[in-house]
Amino acid sequence: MSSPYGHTRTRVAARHALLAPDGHVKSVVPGIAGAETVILINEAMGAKFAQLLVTFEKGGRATFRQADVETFGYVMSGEATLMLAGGRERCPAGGFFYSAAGQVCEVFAQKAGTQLTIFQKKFVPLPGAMAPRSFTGNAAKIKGQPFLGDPDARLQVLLPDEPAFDMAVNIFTYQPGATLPFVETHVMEHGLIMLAGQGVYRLEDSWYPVAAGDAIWMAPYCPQWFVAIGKEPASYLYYKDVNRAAL
Ligand code: UGY
Ligand code: MN
Repeated sequence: MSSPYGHTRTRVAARHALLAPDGHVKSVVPGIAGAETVILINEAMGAKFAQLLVTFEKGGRATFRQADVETFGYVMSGEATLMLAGGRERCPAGGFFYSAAGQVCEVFAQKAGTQLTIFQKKFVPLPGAMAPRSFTGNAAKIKGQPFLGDPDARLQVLLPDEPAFDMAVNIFTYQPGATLPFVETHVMEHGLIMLAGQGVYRLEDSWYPVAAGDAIWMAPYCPQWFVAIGKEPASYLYYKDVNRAAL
């Protein structure tokens, strides 16, 4: 949609960012072909991870294989075939994969418009622990658990809650009116994409209206809070770094 007066909800601040879809500009990323790739978040913004939105043409493909980088992918829409850890699997919307650092993961789009959110992080090994394994899953098979006792704010935990993993990816679903129970302020960084619905996100001292398609970066210690508004549940997929030493 054009903006004759230069308006946008996008805001990039020093320690948080909201990226609305109207500002997306594609990048050419080595290893990704037949697709429009938007690098929503990366080190240039101040983050320690990358978040990409990849929209494939039919027959589009992507290969992830960096020695020290782990990759998580979530199928937002369409259908992809994944070649990972010696296996081959068809992944519909809601399907996801974790590809451990140094392993090869290939993604083939089965339909035009197949869209993936990708989170990438430089893997930090845990001394004495085995490296995490690569695997695939589907969010539809993971039950949402009440967040801090609230059945109207449910969390689906997509990656194993094990010390070997240095990243977590979850889906948070809120019934209209449900909120994060308090203003969180924590060392973990977040990358987030709204999957459905709408709400208001507090980031530091600003409150932003947000809706499906919006992406958010929260630097470590960015105070954060959310309320779902409207008549439908709101949900978002988000990344956080976890399980490593403080110093
Ligand atoms: O896992 C989290 O830190 C989560 N409660 N944060 C958030 O949804 N902004
Ligand atoms: Mn948080």
